Amino acid sequence: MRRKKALITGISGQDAAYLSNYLLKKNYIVVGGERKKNKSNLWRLKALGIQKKIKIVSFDLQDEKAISKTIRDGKYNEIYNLAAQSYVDKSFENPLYTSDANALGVIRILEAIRKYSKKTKLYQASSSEMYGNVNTKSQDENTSFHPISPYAISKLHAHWMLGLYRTAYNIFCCSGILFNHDSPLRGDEFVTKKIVRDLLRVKLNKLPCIYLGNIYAKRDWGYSLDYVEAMWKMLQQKRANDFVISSGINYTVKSFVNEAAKNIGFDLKWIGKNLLEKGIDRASNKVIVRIKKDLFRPLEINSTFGNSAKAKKLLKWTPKTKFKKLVKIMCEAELRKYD
Ligand code: NDP
Ligand code: GDR
Repeated sequence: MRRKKALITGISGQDAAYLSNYLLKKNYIVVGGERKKNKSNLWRLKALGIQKKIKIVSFDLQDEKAISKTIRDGKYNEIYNLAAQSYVDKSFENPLYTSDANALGVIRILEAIRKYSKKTKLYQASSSEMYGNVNTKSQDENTSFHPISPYAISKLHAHWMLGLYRTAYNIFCCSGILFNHDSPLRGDEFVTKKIVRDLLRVKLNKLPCIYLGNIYAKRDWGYSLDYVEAMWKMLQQKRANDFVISSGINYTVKSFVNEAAKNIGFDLKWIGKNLLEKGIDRASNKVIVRIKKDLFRPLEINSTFGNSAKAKKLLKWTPKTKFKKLVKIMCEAELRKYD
């Protein structure tokens, strides 16, 4: 049987690394789209030992001509668009670039598929951020969207364009509304990775303490390795559809800190309120965690809580890795860096 060929955009990112590995195991030809930089940044593929198995092509969400050519010439069965300016906080500083890459970039891909490669199936990385602060207990595919960051608005623009191309042009495109998912390959700017990395630095006396913003925000956290399987399953369905992918349980950032601290060998007690709240190690009485005003966002989603019943029913997908296990996996991987 002919091998399927997939293009994964944003190949230097967290999800792209796990998805590449997953597709290679399924005997796909995997092509990775990387935007041009002074220095290529494929450490995640190297960490999984798959860098040599992936052909890298130049891919920038802002470059319409190159996107058209790549999609026209590539003859891909499937495209997974994972590329994005993915950091919510940065989107407030850089709304123009965020919108251009995350919203218009997706339209550039859709247009190229419509014009040159109508049989190619597209997976788009949508986000739970699109919901904003809603009053429903949990969020599913029918929950309305109230985005409150430039990032979320750009993702919603792309999400709605996908729906349009699906109905107007019969293009097979699926939107995965994924809730937070992290891993040892998570980018340093995201809170889980920052907590694990910096708590360990404090333990090793390389850093006096760690600074955080809103520790009362709740997130529905899962493991990236589990979530990429759902992306693939979406594109194997008979009909294109949108799916929420989540763990179905949420925790505060503070709970993440407490759990990571335990794994790293601290027993934290908390004193004070608001900006003066501190996490103190009981054994040494040292302040390990402090709060910093600059790390709060102009607008914040207080809580995310996904309901992925549809994915369970139609994709036979359920998350395998629970919160405590995820924190343990991330802490153990960070500890191994110092072995
Ligand atoms: P990462 O931040 O790890 O990876 C993003 C990738 O996009 C990087 O490879 C980055 O390349 C690339 N990129 C950024 N700007 C451009 C551009 N202009 N053109 C081409 N490539 C670009 O993200 P994740 O792996 O965590 O997430 C994958 C996708 O899923 C993203 O779209 C994200 O928004 C979305 N998402 C993620 C969730 C999560 O919890 N992880 C949840 C919901 C959605 P470079 O190395 O050059 O910066
Ligand atoms: P998020 O992830 O914004 O949910 O977006 P992030 O890890 O950045 O923040 C999670 C929560 O932690 C709070 N927080 C801090 N965040 C960071 N980064 N740094 C801090 O010091 C800090 N202190 C507290 C934040 O305010 C927030 O409430 C991720 C990304 O992967 C998006 O691309 C994706 O779409 C969503 O998840 C779903």
